[in-house]
This record gives sequence, structure tokens and C-alpha cells, in this order.
Amino acid sequence: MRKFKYVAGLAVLAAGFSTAHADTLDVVKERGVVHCGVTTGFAGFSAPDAKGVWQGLDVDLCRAVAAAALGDAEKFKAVPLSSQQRFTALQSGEIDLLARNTTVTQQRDTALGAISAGVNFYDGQGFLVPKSLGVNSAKELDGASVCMQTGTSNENTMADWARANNITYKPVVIEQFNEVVNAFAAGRCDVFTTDASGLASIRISKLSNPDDYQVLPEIISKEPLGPFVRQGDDRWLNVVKWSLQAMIGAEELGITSANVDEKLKSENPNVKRLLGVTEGAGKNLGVDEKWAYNIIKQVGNYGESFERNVGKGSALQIERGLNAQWTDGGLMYGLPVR
Ligand SMILES: N[C@@H](CCC(=O)N[C@@H](CS)C(=O)NCC(=O)O)C(=O)O
Repeated sequence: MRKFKYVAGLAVLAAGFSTAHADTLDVVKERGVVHCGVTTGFAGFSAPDAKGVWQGLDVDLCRAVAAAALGDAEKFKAVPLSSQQRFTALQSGEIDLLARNTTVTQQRDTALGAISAGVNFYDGQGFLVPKSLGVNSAKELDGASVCMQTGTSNENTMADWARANNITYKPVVIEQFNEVVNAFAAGRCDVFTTDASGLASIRISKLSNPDDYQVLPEIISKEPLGPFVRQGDDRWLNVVKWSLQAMIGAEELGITSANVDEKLKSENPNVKRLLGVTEGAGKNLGVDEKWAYNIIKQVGNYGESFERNVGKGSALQIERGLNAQWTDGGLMYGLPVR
């Protein structure tokens, strides 16, 4: 029995090792579907709609990668993961990419075997409180109980911030998203802390009376959120990284899902290269020359995705802010496709 367990353990290790070192672009082309790690349901970023179809800013990234790698934005499978499960799922090969409101940190980019493929939402950590608590600033939170989710960067950020501000608090840390939200709604903690986008989403989509709650003005950290792949998988890293860049760059160039066919006639060399009229970028990535055309036609540019999922066209009504184009005072700066 003992021996059996040992051998089984070795087999699991070996399977994990070989998966982690495969060329994911080849695996995805062979399989014909992208396995994309998302949340268990976080409106605006990754959640199933009324028809059970996954939607969101992060899900659009799953779609963009499927469009670039396979020519069809619907050839992806959303794999729901809690905050705690996400990096193990990436390391083991269960998913090809993680597109799930994940903060880029030095530790994740090094010690966790993951590597960031860009930033699709610049965020920061904040606090959500019931108005009945009578608190208008995070500085008044001394002695509060604070709900947060296991396996998030929010746990350490909260501890650092509290120490620096001489605030004591009681952490209420729960693994499953719905359980932590329910604990907060039931008053088992005074405050919910996570990324500001998460708080906006929880307030609108998870709490029965959103007007009974407010987000406090303090933002206590930088939370650049974006997709991750496994380390040592450079061709795949490039496909994911440049799929995001194509969406950001298309917005800057004024290319939308509605006008992309018209733009095929553009004389602008940057447009011609992005849309594959001038060939080369696709070959360099190991995908079809129409990779970016397919993303823009089937998913849209970054601004379209932002407004539809989290901005003006959504319940969340998040302002572009830091996520505006650099030409509009934001941080979205598409890297040149040339
Ligand atoms: N950006 C932070 C927090 C991300 C995170 O996992 N947030 C929670 C709270 S909003 C979440 O998305 N939960 C959804 C789930 O577990 O399905 C991180 O990368 O650690």
C-alpha cells in the first residue's frame, strides 16, 4: 500500500512536470480549445450570464486568446477557480492561462512558477462597509472585523496597511467567494476588503440592497490585474501578451468590431501590420496572420470590452480612470506591433 502511494505520487509529479514543460501553443492547437482559468463568478470580470454563457473583461481575454490561437473566440472553456486554487491549476496544466483579476506581484512572477502577460485592469485595494456602521474613512476602522478571501494578495496588504496606520483588526478569512460575501451580508464582519473593482461588483451584484453599503475613499495599494501563464513557455506567453496588446492598440488606432473590415483598406502601416494586411506578425507568433483581425472582429477592442463589461454599458459603471488610453491620461499604452 505504502509503495503504491509512493509510485502514484511519482506519476503525478511526472505528469505535472511534463505538462508544465509542454509548448502550450501546440497543445492548444491540437486540442482545439483554450482552457482559461476564471473566477467562480465575479460580475463584470468573469461570471456566467442568465443563459449560462461566461462574460466579463477577463473572459474577453479568454476569447481573444482563442481567436488569436484558433481563429474562433468561442473555442475556450472557462474553468472556475477560487482565489486559493488558481495558481495550482496553472502550475498543474489544468488551465492554459489564468485570466482572473490576479494582481501582478514580484513573488507570483518568480517563486510561484507563473509569469504575467500584461495588465488588463489597473486597480487598488479598498474597503466596503454597511452605511449603518457610521464609518466614512478607513482610518476609523480600528477594532473592526474584516472579511477577505483566502489566497488573495488582499490579506498581506491589509496587514501591512493596518500596521503602518496603528490599526488593530480581526481578520475573517474564508476560502469560497460566496461564503465570504454571505458572511459580510449577514454582519459576521464589519468590513469587506479586496480590489476596488471587486467591491463595486460585490455591492451591485451580490448584496440585496446596494444603497445600504458604501466604498470608503481610501485605496491602500496598487493592484495591477492581468493574465498569467506558466514560466518557460515563451511562445504561449507571447500569444497571450500580444492578444491583450492587440485589443489595447486597436482602440488607440480607432479600430472597432464594427469598422474592422473597413480598416482593412487603411493606408496606415500600423493598422496594416496589426490586421495582417502586411504579413509577418502572425508568423512571428506562430498563429494565423488574421490573429488580431479575428480578436477585434469577434471580441472588440479594449475600450469596447471595458464599456460593455464594467463601464457605461454595465451595471458596475466603473470610470475608465487609470484604464483610459495613455492619450487620454490613462495607463493603457499598447506596445507597437512591428
Ligand atoms: N487581486 C487580488 C484579489 C483577487 C481575488 O481573488 N479576489 C476575490 C474577491 S473579489 C475574487 O475574485 N473571488 C472570486 C472567486 O473566488 O471566485 C489577488 O490577485 O490576490
